[in-house]
Amino acid sequence: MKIRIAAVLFVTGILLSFTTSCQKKKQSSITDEKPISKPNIVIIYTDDLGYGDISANGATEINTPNIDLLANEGVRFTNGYASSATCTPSRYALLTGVYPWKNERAKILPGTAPLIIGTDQMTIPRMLKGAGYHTGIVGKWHLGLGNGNVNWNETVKPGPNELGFDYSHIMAATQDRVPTVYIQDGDVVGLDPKDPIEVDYKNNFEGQPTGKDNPELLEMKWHHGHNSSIVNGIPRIGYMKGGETAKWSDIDMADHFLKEAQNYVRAHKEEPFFLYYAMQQPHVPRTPHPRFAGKSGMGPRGDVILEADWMVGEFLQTLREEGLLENTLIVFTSDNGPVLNDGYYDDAVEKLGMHTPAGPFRGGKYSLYEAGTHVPFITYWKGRIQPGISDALVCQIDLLSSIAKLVDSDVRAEDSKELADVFLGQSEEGREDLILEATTRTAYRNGDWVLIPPYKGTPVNKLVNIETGNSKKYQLFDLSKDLGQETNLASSRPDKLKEMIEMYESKRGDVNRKTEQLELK
Ligand code: NG6
Ligand code: CA
Repeated sequence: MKIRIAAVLFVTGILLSFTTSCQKKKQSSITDEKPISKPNIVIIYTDDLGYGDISANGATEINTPNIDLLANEGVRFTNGYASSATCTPSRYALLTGVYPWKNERAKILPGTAPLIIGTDQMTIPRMLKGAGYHTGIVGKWHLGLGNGNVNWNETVKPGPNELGFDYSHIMAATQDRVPTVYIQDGDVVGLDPKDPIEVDYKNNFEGQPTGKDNPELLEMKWHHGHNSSIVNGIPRIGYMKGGETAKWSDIDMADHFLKEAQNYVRAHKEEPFFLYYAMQQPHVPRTPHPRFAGKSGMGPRGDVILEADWMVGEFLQTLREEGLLENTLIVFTSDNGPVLNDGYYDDAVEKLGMHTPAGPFRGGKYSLYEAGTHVPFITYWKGRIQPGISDALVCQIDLLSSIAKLVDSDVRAEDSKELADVFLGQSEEGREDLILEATTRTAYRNGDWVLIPPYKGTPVNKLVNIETGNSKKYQLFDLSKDLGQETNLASSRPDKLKEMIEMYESKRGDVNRKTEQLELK
């Protein structure tokens, strides 16, 4: 008996000392590492930047050294996606972790649209606020503001500040849409109360010139759309009156947002912060600052890509100077794929030369083909992320749950997969599948396979000269052999087609099958 007790005590002793030594080891390895709790989080979100628009992804005609630094010293994703091929739905999914096709209001919005995210909905900033973060947005919003009848001369809400952002300095929609003013925490910046702003998307205000009627006033010509109010010689979408002192300067917009982003970082460096830095480039109208104009040899589209890259470099420099680079996770990506002529004559087509904005992919902005959503995607965290290239399937919609995991928050969103290890480059196990959206249509990727269900409508959007992905027949592609989606395998692989349709419909419903049956009758 005594011997047995002694033996038990002996074994327990060994176990105890083993456990303590393990704990010690664990503790010491934690203290050896850089602090991992509460890193600052920055999402740099470009607008209409294509997979092939950065040299890190193989562009040879344009050089983006600062974005490349993030890519070369971070993880460069070769299968990173936006949720949609247009702006509003991608931004909706990014911030909420919910598929945009579940919200019928998540479509390209006019500048007067009401806020499309519920003020009780979970968002990245709300989740991070709950985890002790200060949260800010600088740049493009385009998710609607107010409740449907905004008075721009009073504090505009609900908006970002009602969704979890402690600070916001935004443009309401896009630079080609009115109102062409910055809005800080709900208030139009620089507004003279004696010159109130009025905005209307249907009717012009009496006596106001328009792009349509006053071509003599234009410094940039419109190609399609964009023929309403003229601001700074550029015709816009929508009508606006008043607010002269508040109107932005287009050529200074990039510098303006950079300064805001830098100031935000400096103001909040003592606490964990989240900054959503939503750059406006290379969306139309492309108005590079004079120090970038003509520098790319590709016209304004190339010039504003150089400008955006420079902004990234300056922003990184601020983090470096403030000693924050080693405690900040940066995600760099784009809201949708590239477009050349998006409504203005600006030489984007004429001066393109050998540049391929979509990289190896077919389609572009608005398209269900890969280039619509398959975008640049980089994660960077100095000293924490080992440089590498990841082929894992990831989507911006996954950032909410993944960032939550990273900061020890229990929040998860319904369509947002927790892929923190993948984003940190420690695992290649990304998503199994993903539903992609383009102008309310959806497609399905599973592994290397892509299914595009049949859709009515024109196969080519002639205004922007981009293939839409519409076809009367199912399209099936194997990206492992055919990145350019040239060979439709729907007829030669009926087994795979059936399997893909079943999986797609189980997640999306049979919306497309009904369409197809109508079409094929
Ligand atoms: C389209 C505009 C386009 C662009 C787009 C939104 C016309 C003819 N075209 O309606 O120029 O503004 O909306 O782009 O008006 S996005 O990147 O914000 O989704
Ligand atoms: Ca966009």
